Amino acid sequence: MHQLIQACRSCGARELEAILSLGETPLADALVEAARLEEPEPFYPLEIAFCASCSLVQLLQTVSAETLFTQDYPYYSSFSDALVEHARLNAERLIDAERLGEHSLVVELASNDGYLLRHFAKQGVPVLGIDPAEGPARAAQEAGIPTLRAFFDRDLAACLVAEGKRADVVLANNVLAHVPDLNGFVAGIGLLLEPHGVAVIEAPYVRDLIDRCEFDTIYHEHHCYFSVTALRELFARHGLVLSRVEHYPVHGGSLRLFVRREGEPDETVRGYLADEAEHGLVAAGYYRDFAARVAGVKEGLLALLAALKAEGARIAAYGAAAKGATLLNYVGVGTETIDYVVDRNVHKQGRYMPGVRLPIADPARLLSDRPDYVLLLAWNFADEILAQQDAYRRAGGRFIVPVPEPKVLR
Ligand code: JHZ
Repeated sequence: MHQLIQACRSCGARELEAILSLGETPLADALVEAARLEEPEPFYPLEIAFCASCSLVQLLQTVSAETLFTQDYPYYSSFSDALVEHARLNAERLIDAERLGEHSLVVELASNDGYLLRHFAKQGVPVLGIDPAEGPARAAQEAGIPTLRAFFDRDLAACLVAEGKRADVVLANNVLAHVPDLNGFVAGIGLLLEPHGVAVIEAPYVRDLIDRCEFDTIYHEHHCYFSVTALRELFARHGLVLSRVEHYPVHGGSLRLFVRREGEPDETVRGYLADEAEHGLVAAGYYRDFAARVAGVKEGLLALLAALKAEGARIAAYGAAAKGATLLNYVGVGTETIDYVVDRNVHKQGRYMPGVRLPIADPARLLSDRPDYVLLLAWNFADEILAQQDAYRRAGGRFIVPVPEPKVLR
């Protein structure tokens, strides 16, 4: 079911330096059905390490992709307005910059419920989504987005090319970290791209993870935590050029990478590489105090919650996010402290957070039930959620943000 890696997931070097262990946690998106509450669930070691050879931060254990992503995968991208807007702007800019039209093809890897491709389809650009998760893939198909239910890899890319399908644009948002066979995936992108094509890839940035102590974004789905240094080497190994890098605040800080079969890196790539070297991301020392800082957040959060409980406060949580599962299970906060979690995703409501088994309810419950505090597990959508929960806040409800350090919002 899970395997300890023997070598770097990217460059194959054998020396990996452990950075942080979060103990054993359940799979972050394996929400528990009410009927299965009596059954035990599997826990897996959650530990990251640094490769001194190519700078890649990565999980030391691999849980199989079939276990992680197929049946019952509850993540649907469309439940965040901010994310859908981010997707729309990305699509419109690409349609313009790459002069996409009815003769083009845009292929998205991990296309989820079609939240991104639909913006291309709306403008008459042919699209193909690829996603192994049954529910989200079905939702995309129902919305008119052609979607292949499969894991993308080198073999699938070769099949598509053999059928005459080559992509002008390959999109891959929040999936590069998810693939156990990183090199096969990137080689597949190289195969699928037209010679003039561009792959536009988004992935959370390891520098934001470390600097802002976003340890809860570590879970079994995320095999890798990328720096530009590690990415440049990964793409180069497959004859691909990392030609441009942009940074966006989504998911706690993400890189948008433009990868091409030809050309040269622009000044943004050179800037990131120089900056990462200067700030030490290319050496293990940068990561060495991370474990102590993470332990500090745990201690601080436990102390804060205990003080609030001692005052008799009732506490709920917002966001049945994967990162919420890591946070609750690592910190060790469950039903003794938190009454329930709310989430707008209807596929999550009625189920339970893995491990800690907190029930998931509709966000409307906050206003009707009026808990004193809400632990914001989906802190990456703080602006959107706080605005949406204005009535609850005006009625006296307070939000607690757990990272980079636990804080009650005034
Ligand atoms: P969210 C996701 O992780 C998914 P998760 C994935 N694992 C990944 O790689 C990373 O992003 C990068 C809900 N919500 O997206 C929706 C509301 O209820 O931060 C989600 O369930 N109301 C592929 O799962 C959750 O919160 C709202 O207004 O850690 C947010 O989960 C909004 C905005 C969201 O990430």
